[in-house]
Amino acid sequence: MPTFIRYDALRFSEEEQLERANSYFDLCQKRRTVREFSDKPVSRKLLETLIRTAGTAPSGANKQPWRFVVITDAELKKEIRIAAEKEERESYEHRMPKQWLEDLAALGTDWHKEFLEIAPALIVVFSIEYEKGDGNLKKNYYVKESVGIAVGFLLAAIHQAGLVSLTHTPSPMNFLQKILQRPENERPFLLIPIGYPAENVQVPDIQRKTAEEILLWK
Ligand code: IYR
Repeated sequence: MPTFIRYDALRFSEEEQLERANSYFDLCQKRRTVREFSDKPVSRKLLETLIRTAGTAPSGANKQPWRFVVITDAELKKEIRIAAEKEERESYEHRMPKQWLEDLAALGTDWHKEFLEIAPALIVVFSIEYEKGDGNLKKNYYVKESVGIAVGFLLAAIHQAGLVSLTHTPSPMNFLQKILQRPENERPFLLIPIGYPAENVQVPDIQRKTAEEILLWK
């Protein structure tokens, strides 16, 4: 028999709801992905709270199939930069089709990933594909969806705390499993440099789709 407990959901007047929804929209609308970081450190206490927020996300069968590895060690960041740039160079120079490179042109990215050493912390998010039980393997459910939602919570929390981040996807990413010595049931999902923006940071002049473009009423 499942056990149920009372849940006191938040309640607001319609006026308060609109006010809160608008202010959260304004907050989220101000978020930008940043590729130029300051080396100013971020406290462990703050990083831990941000990760705990990510861990509040819903997940398939409540399996919470995520692991967050936070790297602040300079040597390890360097090792990750070297490995990421090796893959990224290969991707930009040989693997990515012309159309993809054209789509990235507006972002001004290339294979150089200085931010992996400059940012005070790197959060490597792993998805946990299955758990090892007594002798048997128990597969997790909707792992990509679950971890994707957790990362969404994380990015919003980072922004809310006045820090910036980059959702970086060096490809392929299996070098992270090796360097960080994670077991085979953990698969690298995203690499998120986090910190303060560099002074006079710039971001690409790109636009978000409007409500009319993303919303359909039926
Ligand atoms: N992984 C590469 C390329 C890249 C791909 C996409 I899709 C982006 O939105 C941005 C970059 C890189 O990180 O540079």
